[in-house]
Amino acid sequence: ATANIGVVGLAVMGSNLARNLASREGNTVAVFNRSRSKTDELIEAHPEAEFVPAFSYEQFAASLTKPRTAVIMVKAGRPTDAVIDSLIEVFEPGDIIVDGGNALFTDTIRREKAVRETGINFVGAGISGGEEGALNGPSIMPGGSDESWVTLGPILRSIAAVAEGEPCVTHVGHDGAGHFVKMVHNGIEYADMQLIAEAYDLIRRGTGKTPAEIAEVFAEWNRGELESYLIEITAEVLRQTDAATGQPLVDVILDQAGAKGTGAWTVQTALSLGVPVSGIAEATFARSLSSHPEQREVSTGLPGPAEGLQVEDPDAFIEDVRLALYASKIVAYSQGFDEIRAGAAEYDWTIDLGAVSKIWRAGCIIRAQFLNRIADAYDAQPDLPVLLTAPYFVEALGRAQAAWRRIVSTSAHSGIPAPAFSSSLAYYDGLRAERLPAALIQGQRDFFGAHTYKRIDKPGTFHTLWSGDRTEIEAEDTH
Ligand code: NBP
Repeated sequence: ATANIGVVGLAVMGSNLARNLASREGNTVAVFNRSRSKTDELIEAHPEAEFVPAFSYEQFAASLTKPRTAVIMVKAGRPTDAVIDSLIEVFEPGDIIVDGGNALFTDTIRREKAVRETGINFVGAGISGGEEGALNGPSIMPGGSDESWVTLGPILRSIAAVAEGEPCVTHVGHDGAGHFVKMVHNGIEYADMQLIAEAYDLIRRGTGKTPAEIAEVFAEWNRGELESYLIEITAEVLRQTDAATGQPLVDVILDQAGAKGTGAWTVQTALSLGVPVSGIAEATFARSLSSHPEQREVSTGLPGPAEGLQVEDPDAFIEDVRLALYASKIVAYSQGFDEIRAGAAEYDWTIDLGAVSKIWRAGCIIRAQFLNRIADAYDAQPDLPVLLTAPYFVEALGRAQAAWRRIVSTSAHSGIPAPAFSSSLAYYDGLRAERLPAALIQGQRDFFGAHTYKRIDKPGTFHTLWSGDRTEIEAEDTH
């Protein structure tokens, strides 16, 4: 046995990760794929890499030094279970199986529990950054046991992206914690992308600028507080001209957004945890709305406002959009971190939120300078209940809120959908409110279902005899 690490699954992600591993000093990488052709292709294309090809699970296990460590990079779901079952057959107690695919965190919790019974360690690790990240340095979010982290930590640190001298990997928490955090990362990514799309749409409709001109606006924004990978690539996409038609590429792309499901997982999980991730939810729903041409076709004739968007001062309007984008982005991240906090409490994980924000600074899709401010906020107050109440964000929101309100009212007034901008603002105002109409909802619930309510002026649980003489009685707490 000569290999200190192995990769199972050599499609684009797995082969790039294997190459990344092989390029690091001291690593010899065992590689295995269900169908032989992918293994042969990888070995042939990269004679420079120290690969040890295996053509069966037995051979793969035999080529690994102990404790054996293998990363699975296959399709999430049943293929992952199939590979785990096969590895368990040939691995021994103390060995480590890492699932680097996009698994649902509850699957990871289930798998970790089952694999642990064999004495083998199972680590679900979220890996972000797509093909490019896998090859040159991804952001890695591993869960699993402390014991496996001792072996795995140095290997993952050696291949992760680096931000300001620090590798973008941390032991997030036990069992499914890594995949949970990766899931929320993707949810935040959905919100960020939707917010950028709304900003582009408003600028285009409000100023009549061409996509290439708007690309310059985004390039400019990328030099300020919005600096991020997503803003940078937005400028690239808007600049692109379609070779076939000579039109801006963005104008010939069908306006129906796809999704692979991680945004929906983030929202479904948030609903179960009772965490309001409204920005992520609106972003996910906006993709769904876009992808129903049959509904959109019959709806284009619905009445709209008499007046379209009229902008008097384009530069001032663009600055308003920038501030609305920044404020809504703060809300989206705050909601995402809220979900991680709630997930940690529910599943008994100890998650360092500041460390999570730091490992997203490079290698992943939401990488941005901005994440340093989140790390600062949690450094100053690790148990911060709402991220956006940290001083830095309060200042930013204070600076942005007037513009944010103008943009949301302008978009509503002129009939331009800005679901993520407006729901973020509603969330912000909901949080700010000293009293919410939730009191009325409690009254309604007590009326039709005797669900009881609490009072602001004394302890206890109460019920009004709505169908009787409408006096109030003290009730059993039914919650
Ligand atoms: P795919 O998700 O397309 O999976 C293809 C691989 O799965 C092939 O190696 C295939 O082997 C293997 N496989 C299947 Br399908 N069923 C199998 C089985 N029953 N037993 C053994 N192997 C099986 O590959 P990918 O796009 O490289 O992604 C890998 C993982 O990384 C996924 O979980 C994905 O969600 C995640 N991820 C992808 C990206 C991205 O940008 N693509 C980013 C982040 C994470 P075969 O060659 O024999 O068919």
